[in-house]
Amino acid sequence: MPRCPRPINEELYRDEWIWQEGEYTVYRNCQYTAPGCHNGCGVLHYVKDNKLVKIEGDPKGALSNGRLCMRCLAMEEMVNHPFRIYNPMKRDPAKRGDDDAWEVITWDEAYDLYVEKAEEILGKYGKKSFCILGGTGRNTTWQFAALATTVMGSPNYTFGFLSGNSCYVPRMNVCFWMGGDVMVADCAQCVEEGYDHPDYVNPEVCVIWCCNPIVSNADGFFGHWIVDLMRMGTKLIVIDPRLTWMGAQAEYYLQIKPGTDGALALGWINVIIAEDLYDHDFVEKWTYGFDQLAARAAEYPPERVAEITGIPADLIVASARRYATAKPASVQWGLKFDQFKNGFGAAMGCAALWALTGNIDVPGGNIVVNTGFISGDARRMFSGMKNTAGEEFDMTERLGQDEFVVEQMGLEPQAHPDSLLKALETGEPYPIKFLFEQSSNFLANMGADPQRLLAAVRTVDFFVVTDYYMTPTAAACADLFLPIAMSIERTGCRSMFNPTRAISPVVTTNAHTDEDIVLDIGHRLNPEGTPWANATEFWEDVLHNIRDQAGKPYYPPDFTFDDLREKMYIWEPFEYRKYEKGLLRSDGQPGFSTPTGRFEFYSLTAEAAGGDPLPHYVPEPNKTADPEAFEEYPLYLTTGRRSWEFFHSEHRHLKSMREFHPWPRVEMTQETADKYGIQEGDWVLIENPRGSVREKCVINPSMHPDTIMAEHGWWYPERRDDISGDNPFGVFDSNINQLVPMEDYGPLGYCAPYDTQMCRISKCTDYHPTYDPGY
Ligand SMILES: Nc1nc2c(c(=O)[nH]1)N[C@H]1C(S)=C(S)[C@@H](COP(=O)(O)OP(=O)(O)OC[C@H]3O[C@@H](n4cnc5c(=O)[nH]c(N)nc54)[C@H](O)[C@@H]3O)O[C@H]1N2
Ligand SMILES: Nc1nc2c(c(=O)[nH]1)N[C@H]1C(S)=C(S)[C@@H](COP(=O)(O)OP(=O)(O)OC[C@H]3O[C@@H](n4cnc5c(=O)[nH]c(N)nc54)[C@H](O)[C@@H]3O)O[C@H]1N2
Ligand SMILES: [Mo]
Repeated sequence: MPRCPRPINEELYRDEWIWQEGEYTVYRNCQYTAPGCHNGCGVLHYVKDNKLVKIEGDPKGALSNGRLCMRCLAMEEMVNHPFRIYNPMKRDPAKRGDDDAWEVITWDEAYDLYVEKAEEILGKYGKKSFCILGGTGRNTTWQFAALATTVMGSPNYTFGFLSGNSCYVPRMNVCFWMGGDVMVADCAQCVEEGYDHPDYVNPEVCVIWCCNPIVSNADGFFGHWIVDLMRMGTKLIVIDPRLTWMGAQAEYYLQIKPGTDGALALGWINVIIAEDLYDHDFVEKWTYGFDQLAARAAEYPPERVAEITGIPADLIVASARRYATAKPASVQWGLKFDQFKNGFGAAMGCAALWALTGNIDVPGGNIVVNTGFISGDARRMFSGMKNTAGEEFDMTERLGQDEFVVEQMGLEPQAHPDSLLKALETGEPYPIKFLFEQSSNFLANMGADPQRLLAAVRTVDFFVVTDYYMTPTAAACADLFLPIAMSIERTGCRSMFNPTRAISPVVTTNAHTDEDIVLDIGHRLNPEGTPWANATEFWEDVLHNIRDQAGKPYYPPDFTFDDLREKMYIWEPFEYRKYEKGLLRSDGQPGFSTPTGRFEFYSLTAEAAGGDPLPHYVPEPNKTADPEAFEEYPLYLTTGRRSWEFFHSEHRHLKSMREFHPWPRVEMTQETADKYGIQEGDWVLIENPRGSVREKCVINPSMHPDTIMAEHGWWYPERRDDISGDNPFGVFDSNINQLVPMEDYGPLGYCAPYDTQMCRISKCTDYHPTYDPGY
């Protein structure tokens, strides 16, 4: 099936990247961040008088083929919004939290101030007292690495307080440790012919596990590809505590208790081995540690797994058989593997299943994607212990290095978020005095225990925020605010396990791009470490640095950014069954890029790091583990499943999105609501020993009565009169992360319990906010 089955009107949808249509200039483009998302869909931008007037999906856009999410369709409202800030602003650090203390300044003044502060603070405390707080993969994946290392000379860039690095990093590491490379479900996204590629077959079964791809489109994976597969006949198995649209279409829907996925994975492995449904040939030739895996899995017979997970034993057995006997079969996994303390062991179990059934790097299985990851390559370029001037760069001094063996192994480029908090609070192992936030809003969303973070961050000497509007974090902590350009205002690039595509500016404003901010600072502070004149030169350098496993560059030295713009989509070379062809290892031998050269069910790297080398299950806090707490806080609380309208803490200021989704939602069954005297639409007080927040009750009959599900990322941009003080924009009214701790990560420092808290609920009678966006 072609990706876009409808005929395309060639008059309206052209191949050029720019043309005129009446009074509109039309740009065939890639829409990425800002505002945030992970994808970078193909769009047409209609522009008149330096203003975006309309956006449309591009049916020729190879990634999404004309399909767009509702946030993208609201792009015109987003980019032209009155809350956008276009001029830099500064504030006296003594007046943090005072909205009246901001002073508008020019870019030159902003950069002068930055340089003055950098020289003063870094001169006093050393370069490593500088740290960048980044967010999830937006337009800052290389920029924050470059700014920290080559420009500022500090090894410290990190997720802005995402405890336990608990997004994607754990799953990526599971892939690296067990299989040597990242793996992803194959939807023909890596080959130019798409589903028409001669080798491609759609999976007979696709397992959707800990994710909800049509809403999240996470990490370069376009969720509607699964819908394409379904139209071609693929059957689904969905593993989720809450019934999703995909769950409702599935052949097997397994309603699991949050945080018990490790037991289910071992239960499936047990059935598959006990019933001899595994791929003998693949296991014998290409894997390591099968006997130990079998012994571990034998501890998880279906009845025991049923008790742990809440899924009936016969369903566990039947679904395991279905996955193992389907040829090929894939698994698309998601965030929730990273969001309970022992998620690492569960993710190992999930990855082990791909190898056990011989579904690795085969068409329609879980493919190895060692290519095309611009952000990864760029980060390697900056954090590969060398700076751009070719000098050895000491990353071993980054925060977390002393504490976490994984950091010492050099697998993890970033500093550890919990170590950053510790450094801010104690000055150990050294003080952090200069923070730069690039695409995170930790007070509203990324960080756990935000009140604690607020106190810690206010201890620094200087705090810079780059964003396109005022956020709670900037309002409470920033001394310098640098307004960033949105996607339509910048030159950029996007690639992540799919074709590389160019982003072209279509309008100009006084906001600066993330790229330009890094380069402008670099040119002033460290010209030698900043050899690129502009973003285009930078991107060309990044592209030239992309190499295959053997170190061969993909893009010739004369390849220019305009070449990319002309082509719009470039597929880097991709082959199936690379492990057979010697394409995965730097020595050119067949096999995987692991210590044994095989896919390791028993991970020698995990063992060397002091972790459990096999897939494992360890109970999260529950009745047995903590009976006293359970008496007072009897409900399981899971947080943060994605909604169509918002990307994390963004989009709350859009009238169109709030019309669909005006308030934060906490979902529970009718039975649970009745038990606590709550009705649908009531504000609910959700509490645990760490804090309390308010969200509105939505009845969801598909959940377990023991579990409630609360949304994350909430603040109220409409409360513009309530910015000063310690609760800017009402950020602490509904931010669920006040119930989640920092420094409660899993073994090895990975994963954190955003998904597995305990709480109590009651009807909230003294909270009556109104939504009246008078803008
Ligand atoms: N619209 C939108 N899209 C986004 C984002 C956003 O904020 N908004 N955020 C982006 C980011 S950074 C990420 S990491 C991704 C995440 O996106 P996904 O990986 O898809 O993860 P979630 O949407 O958080 O959760 C997916 C499903 O997991 C279920 N779930 C909850 N707990 C458990 C559990 O313990 N076990 C199992 N098996 N399932 C569980 C939830 O009910 C939910 O349906 O989305 C990205 N895309
Ligand atoms: N309770 C709970 N908390 C969670 C989660 C959960 O599931 N439950 N999910 C967690 C996960 S997986 C993640 S990844 C984090 C995400 O957390 P973050 O990535 O920190 O997301 P935001 O809080 O929305 O902050 C991003 C900020 O960057 C700005 N921005 C957007 N695009 C750009 C850009 O291109 N450049 C710059 N400079 N700024 C930009 C936005 O306006 C916004 O203010 O949240 C985590 N928080
Ligand atoms: Mo994430």
